[in-house]
Amino acid sequence: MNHALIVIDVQNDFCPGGSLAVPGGDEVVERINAMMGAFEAVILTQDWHPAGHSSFATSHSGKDPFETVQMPYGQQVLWPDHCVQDSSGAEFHPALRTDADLILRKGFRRHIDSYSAFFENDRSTPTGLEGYLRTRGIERITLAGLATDFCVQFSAVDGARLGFDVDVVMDACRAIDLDGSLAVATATMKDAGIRLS
Ligand code: VGL
Ligand code: ZN
Repeated sequence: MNHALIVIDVQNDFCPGGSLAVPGGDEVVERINAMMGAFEAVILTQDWHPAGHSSFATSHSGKDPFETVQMPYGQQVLWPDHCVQDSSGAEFHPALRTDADLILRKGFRRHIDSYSAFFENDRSTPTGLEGYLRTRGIERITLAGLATDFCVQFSAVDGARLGFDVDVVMDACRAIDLDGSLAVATATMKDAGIRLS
């Protein structure tokens, strides 16, 4: 049974100085680099939005970042512009090892956000990652990266729902923690049978 490390969104915009900086976001880099050698596969995800993406507050007149709106697929938090395709903010943190097997981009459709590495935010449009893992004989996945309470959580819960054995290395993750979202994410992941270490 193969075991993959999935590194979520360790990109400049989610690190200090970035447009959607996660407190301590850069602190995960060395920890993640050191973990990489222990897995049969390493996958990096990259949040990769077109300019004017519908998850950006600037695309909604009268709305500020961190407010929510109703989208056809459900509630959506509005974010500062971040991880715009080909911008320096969308690049991986410069110290992150990028000698990975696969780099999976997500969030590239203008009208739908994609927190999870497996599905867009309608929770049903696949990214293709499930097929990649299955055809490589990977049944077990370990997650780390940014942000614990958004993209890490959504990826972990979807992975568990698809039947993968999932664990999250919490000290190799950092959270945005919007209105208690870290506590909710932690409880949700535990309820889904995900091991947190
Ligand atoms: C993320 C908000 C918007 C994340 C991505 O990587 O957790 N959060 N886009
Ligand atoms: Zn995003």
